[in-house]
Amino acid sequence: MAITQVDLIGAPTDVGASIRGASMGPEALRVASLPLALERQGLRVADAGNLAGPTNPWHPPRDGFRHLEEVAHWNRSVHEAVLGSLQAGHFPILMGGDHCLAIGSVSAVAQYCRAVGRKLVVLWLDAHADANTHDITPTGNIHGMPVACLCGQGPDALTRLSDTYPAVDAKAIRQVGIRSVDAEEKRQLRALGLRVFDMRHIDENGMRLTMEQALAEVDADTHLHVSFDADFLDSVVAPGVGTPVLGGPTYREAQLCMEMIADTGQLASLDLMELNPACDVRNQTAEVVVDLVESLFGKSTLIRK
Ligand code: 6HN
Ligand code: MN
Ligand code: MN
Ligand code: MN
Repeated sequence: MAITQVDLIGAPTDVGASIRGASMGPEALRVASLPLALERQGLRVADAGNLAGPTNPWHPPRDGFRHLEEVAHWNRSVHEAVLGSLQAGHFPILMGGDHCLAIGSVSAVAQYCRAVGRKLVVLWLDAHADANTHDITPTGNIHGMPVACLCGQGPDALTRLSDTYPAVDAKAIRQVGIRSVDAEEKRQLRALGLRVFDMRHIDENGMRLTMEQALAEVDADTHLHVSFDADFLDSVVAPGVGTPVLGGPTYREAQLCMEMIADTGQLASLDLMELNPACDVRNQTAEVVVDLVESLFGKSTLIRK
């Protein structure tokens, strides 16, 4: 797909998490030269700056949600910004921010796909399944709930951001890299019918076969959206996240994953979420993410034709 312009959309908030610092994610990506890396891949880049929204009130959860009002506010802004970029014919990159903001971005992408009649495939790259609801969440943190909300399980303020309910068909979502799922959340995953390629699957089948399976239904008519949570990566490679989990994809496995996505030629929107500079060492996690993004847009070490 010929990309005309990449729009960088910063969403500097951590209202969906209980570890502070993901609000600094957009700036960390800029400092790690994300715009330059994209330009190196031949893309025109427009940095739209950061969205504005409520500050983090740092309240305990209420009725199973922490900061529901603030999370809803930020997601309305993200939804609008991502939809606007797509309608302009551009490629939106959402720079988070914690992963609760994917409710706004993915619901916008789904709405756009319905309007233009394209098939949607969402790749959710994450250590976590993010499929909790208010009655089963162990934390009340809404960054643990975006997948459930997108599939219609959640409060109206988060499930009805777009013109359709549920915002996304669960069958459009494939999760890769999952290795930390709460007990009740497992049941929820099965109930939603999500396709989960967890770490056990990757261990047993390798990243290559896993990605072939995850991308099997991507065709020339597909809008491929990647929601990348930096904790997808093994925490040895990517310590700069609020909820690190050992045992994730290595640097090489992650590169292969990105390259195979690039090979489809169908990537059309992207979330870069959960970078937490307060947990990082000299911005190394942002640098790894930027390096991987370059591969996502076609940089390859491949020598054979
Ligand atoms: N993430 N399952 C845990 C919770 O609090 O619900 C962790 C969520 C982590 C969210 O991936 O950004
Ligand atoms: Mn234009
Ligand atoms: Mn996540
Ligand atoms: Mn995660």
